[in-house]
Amino acid sequence: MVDQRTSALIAVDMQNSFIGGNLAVLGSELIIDTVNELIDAFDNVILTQDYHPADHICFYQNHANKNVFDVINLPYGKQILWNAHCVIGTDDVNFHQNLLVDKAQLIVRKGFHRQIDSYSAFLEADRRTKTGLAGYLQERDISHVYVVGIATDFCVAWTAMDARTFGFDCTVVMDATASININGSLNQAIKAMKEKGVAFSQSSDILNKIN
Ligand code: VGL
Ligand code: ZN
Repeated sequence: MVDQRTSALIAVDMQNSFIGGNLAVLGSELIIDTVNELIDAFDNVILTQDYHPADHICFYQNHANKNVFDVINLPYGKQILWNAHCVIGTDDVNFHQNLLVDKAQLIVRKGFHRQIDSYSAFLEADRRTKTGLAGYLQERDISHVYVVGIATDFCVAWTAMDARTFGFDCTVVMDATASININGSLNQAIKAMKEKGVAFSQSSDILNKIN
């Protein structure tokens, strides 16, 4: 059973950018209905929003002689360079128009520090700077998070693994996620999530356990 009082759904980065926009993720439009069914079913709903200034360090356009998907070394470690995406003030950063955003109790914005990327909704890429999400969940006595959204192998995976790091039970609802899958990143992410004790489920199973 899903205990509604102590559970929250975290829908990661269901934004125009990833759904046909500047960092379009294949098949991501196909998960919107499933994510909405889950948003509808859960009492506690949190959205995350990738939220970058135009001069952000993770954009290849902000580095000389670099291409999309190149990897650079930053003080906090390796950083993949992405096409400019989710730029604050553009339509690319907005949630997809069909997403049930009104149900959200909290929207966690991440990636707004120019020098630090943040795939995770808990902890930025320097692995020090906290977003405040763990404290929020703890204050609300939420102990189990169900993670869906985009991308399975980046922001979903990092959010799910950090949920475990901060002591939460965590289930990724796989058919409500869409992946980028570059250079084996999906298999790698699934392996890493398993090692962290993340559980995997399907939306039909979760919806049955709620209703
Ligand atoms: C994401 C790459 C860059 C994601 C965000 O939402 O998975 N991926 N920024
Ligand atoms: Zn980003």
